[in-house]
Amino acid sequence: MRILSGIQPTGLPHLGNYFGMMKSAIELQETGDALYFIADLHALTTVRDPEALRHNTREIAIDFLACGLDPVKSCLFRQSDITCISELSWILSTVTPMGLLERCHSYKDKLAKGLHASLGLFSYPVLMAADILAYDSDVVPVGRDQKQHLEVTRDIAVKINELYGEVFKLPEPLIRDESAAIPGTDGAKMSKSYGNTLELFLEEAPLKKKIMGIQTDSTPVEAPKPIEGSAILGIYRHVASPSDYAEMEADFLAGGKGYGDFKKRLFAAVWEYFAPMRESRKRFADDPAEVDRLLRDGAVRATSKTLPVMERMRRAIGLL
Ligand code: AQP
Repeated sequence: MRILSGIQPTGLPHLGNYFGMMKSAIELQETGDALYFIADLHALTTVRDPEALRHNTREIAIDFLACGLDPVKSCLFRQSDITCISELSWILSTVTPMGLLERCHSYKDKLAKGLHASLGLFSYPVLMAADILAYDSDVVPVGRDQKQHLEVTRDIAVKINELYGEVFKLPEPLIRDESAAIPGTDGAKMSKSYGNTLELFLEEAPLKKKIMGIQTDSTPVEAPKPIEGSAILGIYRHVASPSDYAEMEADFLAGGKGYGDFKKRLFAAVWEYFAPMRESRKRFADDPAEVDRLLRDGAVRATSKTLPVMERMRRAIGLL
């Protein structure tokens, strides 16, 4: 089984990225041929600062390794090092109906958030399809927010297969938590570009400040608190044990405790959850040259997996 997933270096990895994708990706490296890339070409749609792009790319690699990605079992690499991806993206775009992309809610959400509309932002799902199809991927661990993009990938693959014969394998999404995207500090989807993130390895004081700043309603301390749509509970459920979670939910419903108390419990749970990874992060952060070497090595191994797929595709469409 071949597993593929990616993360954009548009900022530093946050709890949404970890529980939506990185955790499953790390677990899956034990079960198959795992390929994980840092999507720097995708990030170009929003990041205009070259230093930030370079910095975030390396930091994501360090965070992924700290969280348990094994660079021998998995290939960890930069998207831009796999040069055939841009070629494949163009070829896929030639069969992609405009209407398919116009229906993508992530594009509409980004415009609604004030992001500048560009062709790259609009055609992002086509580049993502190239990322997935180039490796004959079987399984793609993603957060629920990416489900629609996986459907687009499958639609494009079906279109090529109908036109040219069996060229591409149809990948399956693997969505750990179907219920909802992990909320950010403002209650909306936690997202690097929305400024509502809890980064995985923030220092203690800034992390506490962000958690204490989570937006809540004005329910008085003594009154029961709504559990539906609570960002505190939405995050806590991932970092707490089931019994601690049940206790906090019961405390919400009972009333008598303020949001400040719940936020302190959330901070303690997040801090403790990532403590062992924080320790192992130091080792990789102290040796950036080794991290760069691992990325280059990952790219060489990942490229070799694209060769048969690209040859099959070029032959099928008449480029060979
Ligand atoms: N809030 C989230 N809940 C669950 N999963 C999430 N993911 C991201 N945010 C959440 C999952 O993380 C993986 C990597 O995401 P990405 O960086 O490639 O793109 P994204 O989904 O667009 O993440 P961001 O943080 O929202 O980035 P920006 O702001 O740059 O667009 C994906 O599998 C995603 O599902």
